[in-house]
Amino acid sequence: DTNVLKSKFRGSLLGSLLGDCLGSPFEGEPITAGEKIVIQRYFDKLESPDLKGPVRSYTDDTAMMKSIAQSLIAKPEIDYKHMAKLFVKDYFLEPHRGYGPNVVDVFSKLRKSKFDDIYRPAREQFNGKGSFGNGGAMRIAPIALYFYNDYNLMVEAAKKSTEITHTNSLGVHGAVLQCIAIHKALLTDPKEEIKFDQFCPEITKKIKLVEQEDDDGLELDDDHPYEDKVKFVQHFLQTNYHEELDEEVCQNLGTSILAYDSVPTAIYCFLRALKNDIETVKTDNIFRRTIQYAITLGGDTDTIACMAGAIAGAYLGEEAINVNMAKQCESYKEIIELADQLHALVVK
Ligand code: 8NA
Ligand code: MG
Ligand code: MG
Ligand code: MG
Repeated sequence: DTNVLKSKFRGSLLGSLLGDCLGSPFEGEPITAGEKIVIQRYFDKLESPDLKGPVRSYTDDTAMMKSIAQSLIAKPEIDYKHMAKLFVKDYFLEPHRGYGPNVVDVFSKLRKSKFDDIYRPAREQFNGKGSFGNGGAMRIAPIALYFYNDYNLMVEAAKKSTEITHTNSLGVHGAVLQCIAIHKALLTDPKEEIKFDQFCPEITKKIKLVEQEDDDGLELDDDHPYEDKVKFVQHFLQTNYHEELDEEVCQNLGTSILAYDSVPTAIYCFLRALKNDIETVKTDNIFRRTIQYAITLGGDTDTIACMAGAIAGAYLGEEAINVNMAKQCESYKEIIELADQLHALVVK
């Protein structure tokens, strides 16, 4: 049904935007029990129709997500040089959006080299190891939507769009895992229940293939870190919620700006929110529960909430997202427009 799909496209991009805008004020903080109550009140207020908007700014996560969407719309055959140019243009127009500490070197080098080899600057990062920050994963939603009909093309586009800034296999595979999770959510009927003990094994199988295929020659101790991480996600979901569990989740899944310390965590937040047993997050709305819960875990709150929100929105569709909350986020109308343009291209 094309209307359901259209709503899911909007839901995923809005989910990404809301997670970023609403999560960024809490970035970097370890969250105490008291602060979880503050976050509960903050979200209660966000649902109020009296608040004016848009007042909550987006950060690098959304800036780069918009660039990917805009590039796909301008170049339907996909043009990675065009995409790289948009990343760089947006960065130099608005450099204070909270970009990762090192990715900005890539933007400078790309500009200086006049984009002659768009992958070289990223390859040179970290003494040739490339970045494994979560910057590839945080912006991937438009790729999952645009290529939803062709899984192999989607995985390839997830890799190539990420490698413009992140070439370390941990950075690339993190983006692929996030893309796979959004894709799976997108293809699931919102009336159909998602069960974590099916969802996890399915995405495990898929990321396992990706990790096996790309032998990067890095000789990492662990050859399939994401496969292992998703197994951890499933393990935590098998345990009933109690507040101390959050600490274990933070220790084991992570909440940092590294891809392997945040992508599996975002997937966990979505699946935990579906279980509806989180005592520290009081709401009947699954979408809100997903991003609010992600924020209560602390650390890289904007990006983890952004990634979790993109998955939740792809599953539930736009209707699940509180309008008052959305209206407070910078560019929310533009994000809906981008989702609609992507949708128009794929149903054409
Ligand atoms: P990135 O490529 O600069 O990576 C982020 C960080 O990860 C790097 O600065 C390093 O500290 C570390 N890192 C990555 N690869 C390696 C490696 N091979 N060896 C050692 N350390 C490594 O930028 P990005 O685009 O991946 O970053 C995305 C994150 O940055 C998002 O969370 C986004 O919201 C933003 N962010 C920025 C800040 C800030 O302090 N400005 C804080 C939180 C998040
Ligand atoms: Mg950010
Ligand atoms: Mg390997
Ligand atoms: Mg962040």
